Amino acid sequence: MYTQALDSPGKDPVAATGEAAERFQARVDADEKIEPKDWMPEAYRQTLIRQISQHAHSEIVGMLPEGNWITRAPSLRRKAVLIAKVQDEGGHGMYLYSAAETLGVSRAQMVEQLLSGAAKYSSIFNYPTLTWADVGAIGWLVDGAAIMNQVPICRCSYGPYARAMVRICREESFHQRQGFEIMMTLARGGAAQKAMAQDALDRWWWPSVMMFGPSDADSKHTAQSMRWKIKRFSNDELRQKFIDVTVPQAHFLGLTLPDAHLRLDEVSGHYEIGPIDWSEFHAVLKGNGPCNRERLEARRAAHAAGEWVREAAAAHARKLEDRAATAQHQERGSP
Ligand code: BYC
Repeated sequence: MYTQALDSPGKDPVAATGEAAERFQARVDADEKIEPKDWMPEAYRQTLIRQISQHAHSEIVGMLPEGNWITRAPSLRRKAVLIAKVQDEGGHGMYLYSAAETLGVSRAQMVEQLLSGAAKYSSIFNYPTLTWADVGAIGWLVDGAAIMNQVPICRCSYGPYARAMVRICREESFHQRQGFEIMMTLARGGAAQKAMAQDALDRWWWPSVMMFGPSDADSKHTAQSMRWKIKRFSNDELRQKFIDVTVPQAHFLGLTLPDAHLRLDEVSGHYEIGPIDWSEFHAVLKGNGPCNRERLEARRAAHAAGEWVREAAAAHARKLEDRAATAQHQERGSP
């Protein structure tokens, strides 16, 4: 996949050395922002392209599970809110593709990597949305996890990524609240509604915990990404923050987390969870989650159906260029 550039033989781009590399690291250490035209190690650029494009793909694929419920939202208000949320996710994808483009990769290349299955997107979006409560659980847990992960990225060393994240995080915070509000309505409703909320929590809890990525011991990119201040916290640190914030919220809702080992460690003040089933995470990453094929098929179909729009936009752009060139020519030719 496109991270292969990091492994090119004969070069060790991760350990970029020399005066430029030292100056670069000093700027990062001083919390200066790195901008597109600044010198940067090739591995830094590739790491950002990998992470930002994966992030953009996640936003775009993330529209699918919730989009599935737009036609079946239980009221006009819920429908309007859900449409706005799904549209926000599309917007986040666009900001992020634009941020990645500043690193010299084209949107067409990134989209091709997604559609061919070469690029990853978040594991969480390979699970189905079976009931309306899943829309609540996604907002509460998935957007909640996203906020935990993404707020520190507002301080990422790469300027365009950091700036894109500021607006995205504000919107994610609305999304989280709308999800929690759906869960609260269901949890305070009749027995069937409460059971629906509990069932959604049962199915979304562990995949949300896994969203933060492999444990620190198995995370191959964390150490370098933290040195470059692309990541400010490790996967396990962010996972723990998410758990500590979310468990009391589940208690407030009167719901039970699907983890018999869950306990509050009175000394550290942190919740301890049971073992994570990493075999499930790796299966999803390999393309064998419950909805991987369906998600990629939906994106491929959408891309093919949009071909005429891309062609029309390109033809229109060419027409505008021709008109501008003709006008310039006439201006020069006129006395
Ligand atoms: N799913 O060394 P590691 C959203 C991959 S959008 C799939 O820890 P890194 C939202 C990782 O890419 C949510 N793959 O890597 C949208 C790497 O593979 P490669 C997305 C995962 O990059 C709509 C390998 O595992 N958020 O929130 O240091 C509606 C080793 O991992 C996952 C972002 O993308 C996963 N869960 O850390 C609602 C945020 N985890 O590329 C919500 C930005 C790991 O070497 N991204 N992998 O083949 C990040 O913060 C980091 O990239 C990660 C992974 C924490 C995800």
